[in-house]
Amino acid sequence: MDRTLILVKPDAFARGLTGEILARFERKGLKIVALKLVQTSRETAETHYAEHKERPFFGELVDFITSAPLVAAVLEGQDVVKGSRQLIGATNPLEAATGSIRGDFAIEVGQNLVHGSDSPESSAREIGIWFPEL
Ligand code: DAT
Ligand code: MG
Repeated sequence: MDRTLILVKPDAFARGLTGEILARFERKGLKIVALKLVQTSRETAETHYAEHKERPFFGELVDFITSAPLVAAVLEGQDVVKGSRQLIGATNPLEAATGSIRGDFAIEVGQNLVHGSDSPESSAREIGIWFPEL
């Protein structure tokens, strides 16, 4: 079965949206196989977002993701990477479809509530960062 790495980012956790967000994945038929509350280190954040390290927003992204606790989860299901990205919606919440998590609850790209791996290769790499025991 396929797996993906989901982060309920600090903005979503602080807003009390964790249950709402996890419920959407569960209702889709995806199974939570690992779940934890994390205060993220800069090292973990920089490794997780390594593909963006040359982008102008990288510093702000790392500051944001390490600013407060987040909830990390591994979801399992058929085509879970694609299915969960669809539920999350486009990176810019203003372009995310209504009915998606970002479309329904977010406005700013820098506070877009949820991370989901973008490919099976990314999901394997990211699960290794957040859940090395799996
Ligand atoms: P996604 O989270 O949809 O996979 P991404 O991998 O392109 O998007 O970017 C990672 C995160 O970086 C994204 O969730 C929010 C932030 N980000 C992306 N583009 C940005 C921009 N133009 N300005 C500020 N933050 C941005
Ligand atoms: Mg991404």
